[in-house]
Formats: sequence, structure tokens, C-alpha cells
Amino acid sequence: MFEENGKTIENALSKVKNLLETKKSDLSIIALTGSGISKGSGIPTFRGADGLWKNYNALDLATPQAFRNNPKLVWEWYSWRIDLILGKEPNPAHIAITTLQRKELLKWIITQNVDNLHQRAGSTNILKIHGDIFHAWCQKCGESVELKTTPKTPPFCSCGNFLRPGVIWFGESLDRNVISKAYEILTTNCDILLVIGTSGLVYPVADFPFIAKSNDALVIEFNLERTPITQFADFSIFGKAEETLPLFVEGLFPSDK
Ligand code: BJW
Ligand code: ZN
Repeated sequence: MFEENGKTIENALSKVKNLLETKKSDLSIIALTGSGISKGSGIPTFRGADGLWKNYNALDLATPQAFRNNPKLVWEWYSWRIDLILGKEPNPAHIAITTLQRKELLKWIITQNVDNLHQRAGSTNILKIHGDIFHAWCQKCGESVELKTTPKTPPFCSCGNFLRPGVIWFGESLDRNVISKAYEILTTNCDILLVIGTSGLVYPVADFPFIAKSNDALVIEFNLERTPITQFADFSIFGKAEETLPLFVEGLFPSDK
């Protein structure tokens, strides 16, 4: 963690404590998370030097065309990721979010992650905006299935069609109900937005911090490096989220340490 971060965390905490004093239990903190929050659990991010897109081509694996052209290849990739995720555990950043939620300060988690680690860390009120890797569904009949085992070959629906991974691919629209709920939260129920471990490059989620800011939310970013969000965030805390988020939460509730 950078030395100057100590001061940034202190300043951010002082602002949050002020808001807490004014609004008390009405204060609503929302977390917007990306793959960087799971990096500390050993799950790779998408972009960057050791990101998934360095070794795998998104167009071959994460688009509807890719699945039409080669469902076997797409399922092999998702099965590999399912197995990888199943061998990992939530890290202190996921737990810090659960702690804030148990204090009834954090009301919703909007996550781009499909890995279920927020749930496994004991969090609730999770909007999985890019879907869930442990779900599969049928594009022909709409049947939805929870995966109990890792598919080694493309799994079939009872209607005879292939099931597809329950994630949102490039070029696909996000679930209308999920996105409406996210907009409602960001525009009516967000005093503080914690933006954790996302590059802020993938739309429409990349607009979420800006939407919150335009609706007067305090935006606090947690990332290893600068992102397009940094320029308008109120505070950017640089470092590993698995280190900085627990510090932030301990700063709010010191006696719980
Ligand atoms: C740490 C850390 C630590 C690391 N602590 N921090 C121009 C051309 C083509 C398309 C578009 C275009 N402009 C817009 C679009 C649309 C497209 C898009 O945004 N493309 C951009 C890339 C340009 N968006 C879509 O297609 C979306 N749908 C849509 O817009 O519908 C309308 C539409 C319809 C038809 C045509 C066009 C539009 C859907 C997007 C779906 C994204 N899907 C994926 C895969 C999900 C499934 C799966 O998991 O396989 O979602 S892509 C991938 O990116 C994944 C992620 O959720 C998403 C965001 O990534 P994230 O989480 O931010 O990760 P990284 O790796 O980018 O960043 C990690 C960050 O963590 C970094 O900043 C690190 O520094 C940091 N970090 N370690 C703290 N320890
Ligand atoms: Zn079916």
C-alpha cells in the first residue's frame, strides 16, 4: 500500500463518519465490485498483465457467436473456471463487505463477478449484473439449471438443446430487471458508493460510478491503480482491496478488531 494512502483512508473515514453522524441508520453504502476484489482469493482478473484476456481471446469465448460456433470450446473454458473458483475462498475484502452489511450500513452489492464469493462470504442483497457461472440456461425453452457438478462436455437441457453458461457475454443485453434495480439503487438509495477492483472499462457498468456521483453520492474507489473512475472519485485508495478494505472497515468500527 502506498504511504500516502494512510492519509487518504483517514480523510475518507473522517468524511464517512461525518455522514454517519448526520444520517445515522439512514445512511446507505453500496458496493460496486469487479474482478479485482477476487484477485486476493487467487482468481485472475480479465485485463492487465496476468489477466484472462492476455491468454484467451474474449471473442472466441465470451460472445454469443463463440458459443454458436464452438459450444465445446466455450464450455471447456467455463468448466476450467468453475473448477478454479471452487478451489478458492472469499478473502478479507469480501469479508469486510459482509461486516459493513451486518452493521446495516451497506445495503446492496452490485457485482460484475460471476464467482459467487460475496455469497460465500455471507453477504446478501447481491445484484449479479453479469450473471452467475454456477447457473446454466437454455436459449430454446428458457429452462434454468443450477450446476451441481462441473460439466466436462456441453450439458443438455431436457428439451434436447445445449444449455449455455449463465453469464452475460459481450454484445448481450443485461437482464432488464437487474439493471433497473441497479439504476434505482444508484439514483435513490446511495449515499456512498465503494467502487472496488474494477477497471471501469466495460459498459454499461462503467457508467454506474458516474450515475451515483451525479446523484450526489460520495464515491470511494479501491484499486491497485488509476482507472477512468479516479478522476471524479472523491477518494481513491490504492492498494490491494484485501488489505485496504479491512483497514477501512476497522477504521469505522475499531472496537470490533
Ligand atoms: C485490484 C486487485 C486487488 C486487481 N485489489 N484491485 C465498443 C465495441 C464493442 C462493444 C462495445 C463498445 N462500447 C461498448 C460496448 C459494449 C460492451 C463493452 O463495454 N465493451 C468494452 C470492452 C468497450 N458491453 C457489452 O457488450 C455489455 N452489453 C451491452 O452493452 O449490451 C448492449 C449492447 C447490445 C449489443 C451491442 C452492443 C451493446 C455486456 C458486457 C458483458 C461483460 N462480460 C464479461 C464476461 C462475463 C462472463 C465471464 O465471466 O466469463 O464480464 S467481460 C469481463 O469484464 C467480465 C467482467 O465482469 C467485466 C468487467 O471487468 P472487471 O471486473 O472490471 O475486471 P478487469 O480485469 O477489467 O479489471 C480488474 C481491476 O481490478 C483492475 O482495475 C485492476 O487494477 C484491479 N485489481 N487486483 C484491488 N487485489
Ligand atoms: Zn431447453
